[in-house]
Amino acid sequence: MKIKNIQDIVRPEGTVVFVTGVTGQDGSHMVDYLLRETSANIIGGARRLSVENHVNIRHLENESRFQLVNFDLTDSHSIYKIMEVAKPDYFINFAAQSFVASSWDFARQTWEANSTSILDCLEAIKRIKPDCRFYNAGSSEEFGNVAYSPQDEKHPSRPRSPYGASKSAARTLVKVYRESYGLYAVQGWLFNHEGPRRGEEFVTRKITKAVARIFHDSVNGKPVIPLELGNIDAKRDWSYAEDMMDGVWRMLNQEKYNSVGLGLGIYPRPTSTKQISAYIQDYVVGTGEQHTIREFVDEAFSYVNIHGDWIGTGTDEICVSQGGGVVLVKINPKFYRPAEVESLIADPRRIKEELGYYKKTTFRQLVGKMVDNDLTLLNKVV
Ligand code: F7E
Repeated sequence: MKIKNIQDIVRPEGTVVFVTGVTGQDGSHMVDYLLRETSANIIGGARRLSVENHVNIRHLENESRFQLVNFDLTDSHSIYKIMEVAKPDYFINFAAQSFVASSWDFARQTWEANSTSILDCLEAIKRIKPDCRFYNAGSSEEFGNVAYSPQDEKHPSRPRSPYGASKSAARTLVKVYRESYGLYAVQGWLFNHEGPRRGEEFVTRKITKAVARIFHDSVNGKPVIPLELGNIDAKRDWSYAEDMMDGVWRMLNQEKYNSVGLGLGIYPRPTSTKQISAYIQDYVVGTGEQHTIREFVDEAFSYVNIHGDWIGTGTDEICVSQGGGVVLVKINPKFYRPAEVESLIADPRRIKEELGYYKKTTFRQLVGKMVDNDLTLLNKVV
């Protein structure tokens, strides 16, 4: 796909939305959402790689309302340049070091991408276009070692990883800039969100890709290589990523979507960005439903009509196919983390009541979509 340098962008007429991390799962879904639901022009920022990874945005090749630019969130010059040249009305940041497990190995890089860069974004917006609305991707990992369940907007920050700590720091910065300068800057707490565009190192995609492979191999009489996982007792609240983009857009336009006067019963409604920013909130976004990794595995295998029994405990636990006795899953301690977030479940009532966002895709539908996608991809290569 054609990619421009920032200085070569011509600012389109009308509303301009700048979305970072646009080749990733969330960035690409956000662009699709904006093209479908708004008339905005979108500029997508992607980090230059010597080998392109544009699979999630290939369908945007001939989209006249979309431009792709070389952008690096960790290069503050990139941020200032995009603000000066594109003068976006919205800046939606999905670029990050988003893999929790890697955040122990690359703690500093995680901090710089997820925290220091957010400071740069806020400064650039404040100096160049203070009415630009800013969204930063926040995370349920900020809740970490949870104090109570389900987690709502009042839950304290108790991160368990350098990743969680970096997102908590960014949240504080967003709040400080909102309160100090009247910026419209928000950061939702998005619980886990998955789908066919999910990176392959995250547990859900790793499972659905392996299930497709195991199904294919068993049907073709090939030996089955078991899927290896870490802590299968961890519990997560999984949404479909595409659904969540609506929640993000509602957070960025709270005066439009909040039918009860920004939730505070204020009247008349504020109009300027500065007035509005005094009332906007960060919201929890999730389903309110929780499953273990083990349940995700069972659901994915049952989608292709493979059923397994879990035998043993701890690192000796395995999942064996019913009837056939084939080992489908085993535990590999190398996938354990130095500190684990054992249990996350959202209390999504506030965003539903105030902004009208609620989940649409069920757990079963989500798993089915992901397995289907991996079966299709596998059939293309074999
Ligand atoms: O792990 C366990 C692992 O890497 C989920 C990111 O989007 O959501 C995501 O973070 C759970 C953990 O996602 C394997 O220990 C077991 O308990 O899919 P994950 P995550 O760490 O929850 C939050 C909301 C974000 O903000 C993040 O950016 O699964 N687990 N065995 C495993 N995890 C992986 N990756 N691989 C395994 O083999």
